[in-house]
Amino acid sequence: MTYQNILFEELEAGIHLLTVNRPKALNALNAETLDEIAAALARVGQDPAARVLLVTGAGDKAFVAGADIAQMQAFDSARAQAFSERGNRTFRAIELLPVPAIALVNGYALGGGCELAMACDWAIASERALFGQPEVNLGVVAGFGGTQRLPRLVGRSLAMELLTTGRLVKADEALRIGLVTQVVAPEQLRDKGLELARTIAAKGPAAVRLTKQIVQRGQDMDLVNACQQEAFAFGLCCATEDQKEGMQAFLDKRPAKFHGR
Ligand code: DAK
Repeated sequence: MTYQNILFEELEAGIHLLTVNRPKALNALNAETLDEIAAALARVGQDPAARVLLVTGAGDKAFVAGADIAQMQAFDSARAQAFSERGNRTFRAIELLPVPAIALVNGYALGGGCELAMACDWAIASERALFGQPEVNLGVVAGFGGTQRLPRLVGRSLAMELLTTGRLVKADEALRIGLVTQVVAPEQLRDKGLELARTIAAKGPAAVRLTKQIVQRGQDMDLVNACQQEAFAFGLCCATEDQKEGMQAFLDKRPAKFHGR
């Protein structure tokens, strides 16, 4: 498949990079871009050799400056709902992806851009990053999960403040409130993302995939059932050669060599 609005590449074995690529519109998400993201996600999801997905924005100004206001402006109610559902489906697909997705936030992450970063398993940011849900400035609510993921990440009070005032949050505050896990110089962002991806890619693949699955699905479950899922996953891991290798390597005092089986 050829893409018009994203770049999708395998940087190294199992490490994929998805770049939202509409720099002239600050990488705003229109329907076509959402569909291309969904198609790329499906490819990662179907690739048994996939280990990590990195998500970023083209250029040095924006990660994603939101849903495409030019496209949304003429929406009637039915089209608006369909657009919102399309975005929500696409972002949910990131959470359901079998491998971790890490957002590399290189600039504006506003509206749909902040929501994209939050749908990833975690985000790291450049010092230039700026986060916010400014939809109220446009007379709409957040449309791609912001009203749900933001309170879960930063707590209800702060989420309400940000969602109802549209206040923007700089990288250092984003770090303090838990929107991102680290902040690095702009020129280090990609290397830092790649370093994280390599670290994860070197671990037991089944263990990483199962960890993501339990963390993501467990959040929608009660604790007892979620811990039971963890026990099942632990059992599954112990049916792999990688578990035998990982534990033998520890006992032999050498690094483990995982083969994904
Ligand atoms: N959509 C479309 N185009 C955008 C855009 C966006 N979100 N953000 C920027 N652009 C375009 C600008 O129109 C401009 O295009 P040209 O005029 O050059 O053709 C180009 O990108 C450069 O932008 P600026 O000239 O404005 O650049 P500045 O550096 O001066 O300002 C800025 C950067 C990020 C502060 C500013 O562009 C800005 O405020 N952008 C809008 C940010 C924003 O409000 N984002 C939230 C979007 S709303 C829903 C579904 C979804 C959603 C809600 C409801 N339902 C269906 C109910 C989601 C909503 C959002 O995400």
